[in-house]
Amino acid sequence: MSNTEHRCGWVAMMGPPNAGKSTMLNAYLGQKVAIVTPKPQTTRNQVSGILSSPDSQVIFMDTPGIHQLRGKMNKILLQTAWHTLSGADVVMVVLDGSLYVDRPGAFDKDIEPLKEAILNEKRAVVVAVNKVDKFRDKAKMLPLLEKLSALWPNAEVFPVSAMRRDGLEPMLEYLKKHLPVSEKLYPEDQLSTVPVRFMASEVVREKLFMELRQELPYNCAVEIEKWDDTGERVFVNAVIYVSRKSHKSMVIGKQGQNLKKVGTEARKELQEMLRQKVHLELWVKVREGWTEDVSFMRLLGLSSS
Ligand SMILES: Nc1nc2c(ncn2[C@@H]2O[C@H](COP(=O)(O)OP(=O)(O)OP(=O)(O)O)[C@@H](O)[C@H]2O)c(=O)[nH]1
Ligand SMILES: [Mg+2]
Repeated sequence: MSNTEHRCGWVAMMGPPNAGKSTMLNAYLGQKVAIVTPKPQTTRNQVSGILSSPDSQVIFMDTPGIHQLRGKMNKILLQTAWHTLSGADVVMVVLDGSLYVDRPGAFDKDIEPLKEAILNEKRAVVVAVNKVDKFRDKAKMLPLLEKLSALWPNAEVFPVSAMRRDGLEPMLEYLKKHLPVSEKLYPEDQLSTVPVRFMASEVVREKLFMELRQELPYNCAVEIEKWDDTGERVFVNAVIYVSRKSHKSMVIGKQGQNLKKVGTEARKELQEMLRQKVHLELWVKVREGWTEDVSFMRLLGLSSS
């Protein structure tokens, strides 16, 4: 293919929390770039992954889930998602298809905040109806696929399973076709735009999400305070900020159990990621009411503006 036909551009991955956006990003890249948990509102930043091939470079932008929750942090998460959409060449909506087949009532609530914006889109739109692996009888999905095609006639609907990497190829072909003709923007071997320190803080946050119950994970933020690479070993100090005094002991757990487990899991993953020995220390600090403190959240890199 001649150079003039090389395509390159940005795909915004939008959708309700827990739909599988981050799983989709990782599936396309064949490597973990974004953290994934069974809890909603895991992603808090725009996380980009770069998929290069001889004829194209697709830059996927994962976003926080679109929700209707209150609070300053939730507002910032929404701003990040919409801001990402504004910078995209092509729009991808990721939905949990299995959820709407099992609980049709969830559909309207999830779709409402996206409905008009997607309908008025002038750019190409794909709708990834995800988690089809949950159905043995695929025909169960058909009414949902038809409903979405009717709701958004401007969109191309693809049933997929990000987890099993099923159905991703046709959607990728469609995305590529709708990207602008352009030279690549990043070197071919670059997988992400995310700095490694941010990735490390995310890995710690993922383990906190997995380990902690109820509202606790939502009141935790992670910042890397020290990063010292001796060549032989990387010494990392991460601070876990909690928003209330009472949360500190809950995050630490009885005899430090929670923190120990989070530390062990995170260190294992960081060692694999960095292909280096890692010494990880976790500290819990109270930052009263940080989830309502916009300037602090900016410092943590949580704001897109
Ligand atoms: N069965 C099944 N589960 C999936 C699939 N894709 C994602 N999941 C699961 O759905 C949950 C949420 O996945 P995420 O990728 O974190 O979802 P997200 O849309 O990024 O969520 P937020 O960051 O919270 O907005 C995780 O438990 C995933 O393992 C899929 O294709 N099939
Ligand atoms: Mg996510």
